[in-house]
Amino acid sequence: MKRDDLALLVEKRLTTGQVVICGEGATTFAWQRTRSQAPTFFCNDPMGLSPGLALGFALAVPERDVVLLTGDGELLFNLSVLVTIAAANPGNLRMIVFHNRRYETGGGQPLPGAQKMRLAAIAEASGLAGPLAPEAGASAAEIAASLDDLLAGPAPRMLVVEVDAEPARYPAAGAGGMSGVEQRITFQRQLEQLPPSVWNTDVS
Ligand SMILES: Cc1ncc(C[n+]2csc(CCOP(=O)(O)OP(=O)(O)O)c2C)c(N)n1
Repeated sequence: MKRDDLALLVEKRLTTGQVVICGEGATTFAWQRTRSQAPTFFCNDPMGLSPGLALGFALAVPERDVVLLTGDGELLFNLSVLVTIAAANPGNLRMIVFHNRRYETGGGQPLPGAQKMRLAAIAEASGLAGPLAPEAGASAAEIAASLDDLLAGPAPRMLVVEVDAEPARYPAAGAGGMSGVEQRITFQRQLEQLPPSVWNTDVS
């Protein structure tokens, strides 16, 4: 599956109120191309931060569903975060890993152990229940079914989807063409415009 097609499958399934934390690199470009209206925080340097950021957001705003989109290289930079997520057990965090087995944005270098490692097994051994990992070569319908399963099922949970290696995209500007400060403010404004969550309770 092409990464853009996976991003579109995700975009079609998000409902109002869900918040996206997007890892850097090609995942960012694919998510931008969907033109999703979901409040999205695009992570920037260094690699490896997006899962921790998603965890922090999920814990800080428990009334919102959080969906992390990240690349396999970024996750590999910070595998220990999986143990932390499993321990914190946020019931509102779901993770989707774009698994192309290489650092596409950095020039297409293969990940260490690219063909041997099994991210879903690592997630499970970290304490995350029932990671989903459709076979390489799974059809779009099978991947869509796994996405439905992820989004409707219990959390925290991870879905690892094999995506094709493609030429790297190097846009002239960073995330959304915005600086880090603009990006943070935009995300904040998007959150403020969301309707109240059905689970929102007054904790004051
Ligand atoms: C610590 C650090 N090293 C290198 C980079 C440059 N860089 C940005 S994205 C990227 C590759 C990301 O790989 P992956 O998460 O697998 O995403 P892909 O581009 O393959 O979709 C690299 C090397 C960085 N941002 N931070």
